[in-house]
Amino acid sequence: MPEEILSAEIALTRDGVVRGACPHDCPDTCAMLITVENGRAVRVAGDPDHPVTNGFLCAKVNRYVERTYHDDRLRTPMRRTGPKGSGQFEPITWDAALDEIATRLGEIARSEDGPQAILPYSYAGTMGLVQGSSMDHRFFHLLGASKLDRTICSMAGTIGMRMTVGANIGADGEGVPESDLVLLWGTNTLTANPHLWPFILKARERGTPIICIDPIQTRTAMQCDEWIPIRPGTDAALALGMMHVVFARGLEDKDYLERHTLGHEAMRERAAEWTPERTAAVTGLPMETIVSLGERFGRAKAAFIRVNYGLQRHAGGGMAVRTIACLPAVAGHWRRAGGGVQLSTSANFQFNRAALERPDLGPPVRTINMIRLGDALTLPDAGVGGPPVKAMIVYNSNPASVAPDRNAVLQGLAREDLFTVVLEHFQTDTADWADIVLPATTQLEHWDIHFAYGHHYVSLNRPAIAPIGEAKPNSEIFRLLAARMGMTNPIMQDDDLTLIRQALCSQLPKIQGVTMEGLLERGWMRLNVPTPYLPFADGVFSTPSGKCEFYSQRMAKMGLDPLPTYTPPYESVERDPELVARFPLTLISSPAHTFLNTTFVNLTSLRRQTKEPEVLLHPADAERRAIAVGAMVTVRNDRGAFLARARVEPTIREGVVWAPSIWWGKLAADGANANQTTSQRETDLGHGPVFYDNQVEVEMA
Ligand SMILES: Nc1nc2c(c(=O)[nH]1)N[C@H]1C(S)=C(S)[C@@H](COP(=O)(O)OP(=O)(O)OC[C@H]3O[C@@H](n4cnc5c(=O)[nH]c(N)nc54)[C@H](O)[C@@H]3O)O[C@H]1N2
Ligand SMILES: Nc1nc2c(c(=O)[nH]1)N[C@H]1C(S)=C(S)[C@@H](COP(=O)(O)OP(=O)(O)OC[C@H]3O[C@@H](n4cnc5c(=O)[nH]c(N)nc54)[C@H](O)[C@@H]3O)O[C@H]1N2
Ligand SMILES: [Mo]
Repeated sequence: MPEEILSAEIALTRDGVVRGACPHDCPDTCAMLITVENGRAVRVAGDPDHPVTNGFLCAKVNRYVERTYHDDRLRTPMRRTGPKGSGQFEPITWDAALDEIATRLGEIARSEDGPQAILPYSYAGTMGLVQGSSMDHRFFHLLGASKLDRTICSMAGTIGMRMTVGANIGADGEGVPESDLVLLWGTNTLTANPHLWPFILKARERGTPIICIDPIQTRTAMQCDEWIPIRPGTDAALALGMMHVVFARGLEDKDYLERHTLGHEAMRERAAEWTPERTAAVTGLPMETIVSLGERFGRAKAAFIRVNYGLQRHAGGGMAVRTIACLPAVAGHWRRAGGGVQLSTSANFQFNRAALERPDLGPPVRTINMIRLGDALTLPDAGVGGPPVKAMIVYNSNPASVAPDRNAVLQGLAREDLFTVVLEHFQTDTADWADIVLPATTQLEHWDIHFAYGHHYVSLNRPAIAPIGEAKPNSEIFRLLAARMGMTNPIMQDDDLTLIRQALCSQLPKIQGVTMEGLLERGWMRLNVPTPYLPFADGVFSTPSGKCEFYSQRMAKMGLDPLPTYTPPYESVERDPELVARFPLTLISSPAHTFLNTTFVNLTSLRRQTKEPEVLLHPADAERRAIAVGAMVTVRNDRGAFLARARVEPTIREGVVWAPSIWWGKLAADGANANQTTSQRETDLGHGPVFYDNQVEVEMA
């Protein structure tokens, strides 16, 4: 495309419709149309032509204009004036802010502690590659800062999928209308993945049963034909019990097993151990439920299993996902459209991430697990060896609210000798602890390119409006900081459009045909895969053996059971009966419908619906504790406590309580949230968090 056309293409329109992409951490990654009048965004809408966005946005992102022009948007850089955590700041110029950051980071890097005392902390506030994994990564690599292991959401399941099928890819949601059985397994689809729902409704029109496996009767479970209220953390046992039934009835696909799987005899023997009796005892489900589910699964030709990240937030989360991922190979469902498992589609997006992030730059350094931030900030060797953390640069994340073991995190953030910089849209809980706060642009104000983890379309985000106040894109902030710190490597001055082109410059097959020109013209493009995409129809897997690995040598090398198995939660009768006696309730703190992690919690319109922290209890559990509907209760364990309003309904399994999350501590009456009670323990695979492997007691406040 000639340069002058390109520059005309990229100029901001004062009036018209601009194509963008929803930046949020959600499988749907919607194509957005932003209406601009007089240089101001007035409306966002879902692109009606996008096969997955389907013309609608969710309850939250429909409010994106309100969020963008919110009175509380940070408009200038600020320096702390009060004590740490007080939230008292004064506006300063960009020059003063950048000078101070460059000076402090330079001092730390040259000190005895060295550059590894500097820690970047970021996650998926935006999923965009430009604003989330390009200049920032280059900057920290060149600086020699500690690396951050970004485990907080999906790593257990990601590794679980890799162990069984070789990569975190799976069945295509666009095939769901052809499914003859849909299992929504540990996912609140209508809240967390709403654009899958229309495909599910199409399957239902043909009589396909929709079944939800979840300890909570979520709004999704209420819309399903059946709700299976499993005991938290026992999904691997249920999957093994289902396999038992499939094999016992001779419903397995023998041809697929022989040709495309590794260890099917051992798998059959393992499944034989999981009788309906044993499975019922572990999962807390009636035997008939297990037998009926196994039979229906075995008789189906193309069952679609939507596992999502909820069920892997337990000690055995990786193994649970790996075990469920074995099911479609047992029954041969990968062969047909609509059959198979989907945890994610992300590994299909074969962008040139190395070119964007340049991990080759800089010295080898230590890695800090983001879910152990409490330890990293409070232990002298950051909990991993090496210097203490002396500076933390936070962007695209709100760790003071989202990281587990919140009391430990806040204790760390309160350290007088810790220099904290936060790049943000709003004065979040985390920003309150900063020394310097920098105003960042929103998705309406910057360029980006996006993958998705629930479908197969790449999308481009164009800026629709000029930055609000003095806000700058993350990419620009790291360019400016690099220049201030004397980094002369020219890659630190690549502009955002150059970065997007670098991401697309890949030899790998699934990205071929996705071009800058196409994206500028249409806003989004399908990966180079068929519709629907059947990744394992031909039985070729990307595991070491090239087969679906029931038996995994890699798991054995990690000291884990090479075969699918059930791993009890840390905080369970099996592993810690004494703890469970003291804290008999399992707390699940999964997303509130109107929040996106902690994003959108500060929007008045959405807080009309989610007014205050709540906790849902089963009537039997409430009665035992003399808790009345609407009472203020304390949810607590040895790690901490938070206040919530009691909701009492039989829409949850007995013994489980639900605190819709993630609240900003400072917007709650007691300044606390559910992460006061969660632990820094890690899952079996991927070093992920165990947010829902969390025993508590609830009592009248
Ligand atoms: N509205 C909204 N949408 C979101 C988000 C949000 O905050 N708000 N967050 C986004 C992000 S970052 C993510 S990772 C996803 C999260 O969305 P999902 O991947 O769907 O995961 P969760 O919402 O954490 O949990 C889903 C369900 O799993 C259930 N669950 C918990 N433990 C178990 C278990 O052991 N077994 C079974 N079978 N079920 C269990 C919970 O009760 C919950 O209803 O959603 C994304 N979409
Ligand atoms: N108890 C409990 N805790 C949980 C979970 C749970 O279910 N229960 N879920 C976990 C999961 S799955 C996840 S993914 C994490 C999510 O944790 P985070 O990734 O920290 O997500 P958010 O809380 O939404 O915070 C993102 C922040 O990034 C900011 N942001 C957005 N775009 C930009 C940008 O372009 N530039 C800059 N500088 N900032 C930007 C937003 O304003 C917001 O404050 O939380 C985890 N924590
Ligand atoms: Mo997440």
